[in-house]
Amino acid sequence: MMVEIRRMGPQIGVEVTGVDVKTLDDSGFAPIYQAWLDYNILVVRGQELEMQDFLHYSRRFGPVVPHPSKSTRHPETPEITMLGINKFDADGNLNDAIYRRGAEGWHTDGAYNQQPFKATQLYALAVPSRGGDTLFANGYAAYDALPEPLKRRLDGVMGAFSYGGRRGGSPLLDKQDQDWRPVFHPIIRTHPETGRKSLYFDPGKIVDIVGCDRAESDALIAKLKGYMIQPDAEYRHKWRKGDIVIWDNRCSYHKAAGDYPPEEDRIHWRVSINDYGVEAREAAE
Ligand SMILES: O=C(O)CCC(=O)C(=O)O
Ligand SMILES: [Fe+2]
Repeated sequence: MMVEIRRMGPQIGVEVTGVDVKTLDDSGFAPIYQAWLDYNILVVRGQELEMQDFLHYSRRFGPVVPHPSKSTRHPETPEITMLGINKFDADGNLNDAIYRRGAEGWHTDGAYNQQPFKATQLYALAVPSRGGDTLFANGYAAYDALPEPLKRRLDGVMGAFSYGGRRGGSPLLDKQDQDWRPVFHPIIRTHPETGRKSLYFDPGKIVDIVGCDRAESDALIAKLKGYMIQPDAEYRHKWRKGDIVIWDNRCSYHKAAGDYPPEEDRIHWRVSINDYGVEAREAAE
């Protein structure tokens, strides 16, 4: 098999073919990881994986942690979130929180955590006949597009983020988990591995911008929303069964199209991947 790494969209998205992630060694993984850092979204086609294979491969990117939405975790393997499972309730009604998960708007995963997810990775088990794409956009390009005065205004400014954002709670959280305390992150974030600056922003999870009154914070949030998606920095993923897609939450946004025929299956395994923090590195030594 010939390994091929191919660019997908302008400034974002790269596709790898000709690999089996189950047998990839460190020297085979290194250029794939670098391509992911360079283009934010990495697609690996044509994989046949058991759950443990997917977890094993995912851990090459960092520690895999259970997602706070307990009801959608796999019952035996909590690190795996099931997307598209239990879409219909006992009365046959479509559960929108599951069907449209990730489709309510452009976002980054885990901004509500003290240590936001470094990456999210999905493995496609079932793909509908039409629709159900995932859309991606580059956060470096969003930062680059900000006018200089706004860049200066935001320098060192923190945002407060929570799971439910300004709406309050989320239908995917258990009752006892709804009371989510906001955490704080710089809005202009320097990527720890590439050193590049990106606009770290999520309109659905930001509560407010620290140091502003409500009106100014709301106005800034509305303004930043307008810079997130740059037309020459987008990639739209059309899923095939067996695709693995990983995105870098530190420098990209995504959303599910949420438009496939609901009676069809669209099923993924999903993992949330953390950074190896100093503590994790020390514990491993
Ligand atoms: O299902 C998708 O296309 C993406 C959903 C999403 O936002 C996520 O898994 O974080
Ligand atoms: Fe997401």
